[in-house]
Amino acid sequence: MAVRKAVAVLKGSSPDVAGTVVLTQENDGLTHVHVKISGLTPGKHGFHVHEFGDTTNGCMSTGPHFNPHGKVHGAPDAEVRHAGDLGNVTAGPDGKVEVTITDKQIPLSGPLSIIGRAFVVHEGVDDLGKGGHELSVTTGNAGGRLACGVVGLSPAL
Ligand SMILES: [Cu+2]
Ligand SMILES: [Zn+2]
Repeated sequence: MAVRKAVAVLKGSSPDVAGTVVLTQENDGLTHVHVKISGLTPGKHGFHVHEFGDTTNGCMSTGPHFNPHGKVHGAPDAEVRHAGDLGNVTAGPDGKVEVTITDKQIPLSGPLSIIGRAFVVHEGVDDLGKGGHELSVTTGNAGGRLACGVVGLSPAL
């Protein structure tokens, strides 16, 4: 049994928003994504894997949503979505998120691996492609990038 583990440390342009994303995957199973973020405004925030693990220009240089299959933006449970589309995370009244997401399109090994790519949490709500805005089909119109972090391998469990 092979278990892979990875981590991303989320940091923003302002020090307010910060967090960690801890990922585990057993063999070719679902990837478990344990998300902890603080400093958000209460409510929903778009949360995605973006294509590049490049933060030289802050979260902007992480590029678009990770999209190895050339699809349009969608909900995590939709048939048509970017691989990186994880929908929204919801902050409580204290501005904190702690949630575990499971997903089948973000493996930690192989040609579609997200190691070396980046997680981004957004200012606004991801409309899951259904908002009717011109940006709905590319970004879910989720607004600015509050914080991001590059996914790196951790020691296995
Ligand atoms: Cu995003
Ligand atoms: Zn997307």
